[in-house]
Amino acid sequence: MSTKQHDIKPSEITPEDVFFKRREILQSAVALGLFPALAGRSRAAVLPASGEFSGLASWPGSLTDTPNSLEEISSYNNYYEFGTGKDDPVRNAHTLVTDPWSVSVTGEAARTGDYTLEDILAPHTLEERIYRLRCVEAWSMVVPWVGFPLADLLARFEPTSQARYVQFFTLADREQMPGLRSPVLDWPYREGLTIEEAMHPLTLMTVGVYGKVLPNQNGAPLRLIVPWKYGFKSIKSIVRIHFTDRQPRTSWNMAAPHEYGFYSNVNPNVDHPRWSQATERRLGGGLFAPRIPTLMFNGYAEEVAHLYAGLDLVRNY
Ligand SMILES: Nc1nc2c(c(=O)[nH]1)N[C@H]1C(S)=C(S)[C@@H](COP(=O)(O)O)O[C@H]1N2
Ligand SMILES: [Mo]
Repeated sequence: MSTKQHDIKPSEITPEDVFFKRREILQSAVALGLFPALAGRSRAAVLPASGEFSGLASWPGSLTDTPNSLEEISSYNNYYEFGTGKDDPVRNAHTLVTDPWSVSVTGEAARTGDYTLEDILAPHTLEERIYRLRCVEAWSMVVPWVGFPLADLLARFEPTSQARYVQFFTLADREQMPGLRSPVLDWPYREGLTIEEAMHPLTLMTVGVYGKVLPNQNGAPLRLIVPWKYGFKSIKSIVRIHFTDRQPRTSWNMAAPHEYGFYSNVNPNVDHPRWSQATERRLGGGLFAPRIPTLMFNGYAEEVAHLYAGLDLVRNY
């Protein structure tokens, strides 16, 4: 198995320009000294005991829309491990134990193994990014997430040339998660991205919201935010990251393959089989809030459309 980055031939993975961007990301990660696992960092050094992050940088690319309130963001959720109702997670997710937390890294990477949350977070600089989250049920919200680019983390594991996709898994513990008693999804919840999507600088490894540590119902202590895809790609409470050469299975695709594809890019031009995807309602706008047009790739087309050049987005929904 090849482990050295210079063994990767561009033709094996991606169009050349994407490949070189990825090389740059990997090299800057090396230059910044992100590789050593920092043993012995206290949790307080990475997740403040007060629950508030201090000195967060603001990301210049943030949306300028007014964010939804923390109350809205943390009381209307999808987190089926705690029930299928939008108000179930806020009532039930207090049983989730987020400390200690570890993430196992498996598959096509040189540095696999188990990492504590402290190992995962310590070398990274957190920033606040205001992104839109668009759900497949045609509602959206604007959220000031706190996190760092997933690419910086993945680079530390040194993915091999076979790592064409990344799969993510949520914790599945019946003691902590009452929703697992229902077979509504095949547990553990899982999601996947192509390596190019995962390495894209907009893809955010997320640990907070509104300058605070994530509430459990929003996916504490570590979740993904993929701003140009439907909300369900943004997997919560991640315990495993798996590098693979095959397109991974995803929970919603397994549950309803005709409704949810692997890509799941926000696309107003392709209807969900049961409803239109052309418009959305902003959460908190009240019952009579006007529907607003949904933007291609959730408004991030300029940044991400090149990832799908030549792909038929009707077939690859
Ligand atoms: N583990 C897990 N992750 C999940 C889900 C889930 O049910 N379980 N729901 C997804 C869906 S459908 C959406 S819309 C978003 C909602 O994120 P939020 O509750 O922080 O707004 O989480 C996604 N991540
Ligand atoms: Mo969703």
